[in-house]
Amino acid sequence: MTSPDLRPDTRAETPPVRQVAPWWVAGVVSGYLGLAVAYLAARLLDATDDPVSGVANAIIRRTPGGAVEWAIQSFGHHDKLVLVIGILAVLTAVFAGLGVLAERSFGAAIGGFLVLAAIGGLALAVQRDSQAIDQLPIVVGFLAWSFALSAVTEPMRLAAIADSYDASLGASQDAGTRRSFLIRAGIVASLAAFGGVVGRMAGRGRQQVEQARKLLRLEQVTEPQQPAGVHPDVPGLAPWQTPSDDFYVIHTVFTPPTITPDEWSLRIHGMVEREITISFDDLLKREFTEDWITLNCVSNEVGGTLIGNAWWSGVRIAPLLAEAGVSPDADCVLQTSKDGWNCSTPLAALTDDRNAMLAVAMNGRPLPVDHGFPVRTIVPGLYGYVSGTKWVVDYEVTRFDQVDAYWTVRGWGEQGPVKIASRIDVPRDGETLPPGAVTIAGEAWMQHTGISRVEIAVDGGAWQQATLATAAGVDSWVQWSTQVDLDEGEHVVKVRAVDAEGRVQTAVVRPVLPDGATGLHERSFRVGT
Ligand SMILES: Nc1nc2c(c(=O)[nH]1)N[C@H]1C(S)=C(S)[C@@H](COP(=O)(O)O)O[C@H]1N2
Ligand SMILES: [Mo]
Repeated sequence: MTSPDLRPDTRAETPPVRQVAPWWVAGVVSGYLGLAVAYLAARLLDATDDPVSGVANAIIRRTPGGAVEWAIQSFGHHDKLVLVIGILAVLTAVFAGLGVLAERSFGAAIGGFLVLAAIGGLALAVQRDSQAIDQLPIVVGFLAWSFALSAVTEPMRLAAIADSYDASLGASQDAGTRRSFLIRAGIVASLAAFGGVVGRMAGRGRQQVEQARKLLRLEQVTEPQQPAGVHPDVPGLAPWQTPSDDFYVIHTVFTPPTITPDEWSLRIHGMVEREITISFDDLLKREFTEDWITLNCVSNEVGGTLIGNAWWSGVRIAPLLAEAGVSPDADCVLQTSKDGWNCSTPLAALTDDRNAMLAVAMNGRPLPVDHGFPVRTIVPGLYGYVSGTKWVVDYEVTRFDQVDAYWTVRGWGEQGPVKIASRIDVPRDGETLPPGAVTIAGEAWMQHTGISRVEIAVDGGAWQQATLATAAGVDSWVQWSTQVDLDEGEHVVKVRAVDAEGRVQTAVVRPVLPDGATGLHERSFRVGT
């Protein structure tokens, strides 16, 4: 026999744990709002990638080749899509978990979001060509997350506080809390969906132009044929022709202007007899010129990589200026890009016999959007900042004393001729090489003049001549290589070039500002076992 339990039922006195609204839902809707906002921000800023794709790319890059192969085999070209869906599934679970966590500790849930943001930020930071701007969407997304979680869970948190004062408030309050939660969660979910849709559309300008670029057929443009003998067969030496995807990119805007060929035109005006405007079709009807031209940035440090050599196709500028009838008093052309960037180019470099051109193709294909699609200027022998206007739409023939160009007002030199320079690619700094003959190789350039000789000196010894590979012309860089027998131990090799007019590259060290770095490139390495 058991006696009835006469103790009062204490459970009746403690407030029931009233689960008026699911915390995990709050976590999920806030999480997706954060993702949508980050995605939208990435599209609007034209960041390299949105955070989720960034993580997907990071995973793809770090996945062993075999697994990638397997994924491509199984999912074909949808392998990235499958991965993104997988990431979103994991994120949904994590968001739900963080929502549940927020009931006990709101700070801990925010901490969880912070960790996710850090993972996204890291994935974007390790991308090739990653820029500081790529991180901004992460910050904005994180703020949206925190704000949304706070807003959606506020009714529950207020109810919990009210409960702790007076447990008997009962069902009517619960209903109010639930309604308020549902409204807020609904708003946040709608904002997330809206952000996602707008984000998709925001990138459309770029997509449209990419599409126009893909469909563009340029009859006069020929495939690049790398001349024989330009590239010594040395492992680790840069390719002689720089693939467009690896070509350095410098511009001042976050989002490159998107111009379809139909929309493009160039106005030539100012100190001319006749103002002319050229459409893309007009341009294609003219005689084409093609050339291997090495383009480099004035900000390229000694030994740096802000340089590339490509096959450029387009229309020479000199005849166009002649058609417009340039005033003898003019000494420069102020070039303006669709994005507002401008530069003043010495008139002489545009009217002499060199291949200064309005380029429409790079390496046999329409210009990549990042390199100025549909038309940019290329002038052999001048740094990019005074000549290589991308998305160019306006040439004003004028005088240097009349204009303020983007970089020149910031203290950079007015004329911007390239300086003779040379670089060592092989061996790498700090490399240990096996005993025996050591191969040294690299490039030298002096566009529009040409290189006649390259010399190296090991450990401060005498200059000795390296072997020049074939030169494709005076406008592109020339590669060189040589072999030296060295004793075991530490060594330093430096290089200098001599141009076609016999001028020797200076050893005097000057910084990139105001008109390009000088000094000799050197590499330190070890011979031994
Ligand atoms: N519209 C525009 N054109 C520009 C620039 C720019 O900032 N905006 N930068 C110039 C500089 S400094 C260089 S070195 C070259 C680089 O060209 P690339 O990005 O195709 O390598 O473009 C030039 N043309
Ligand atoms: Mo530059």
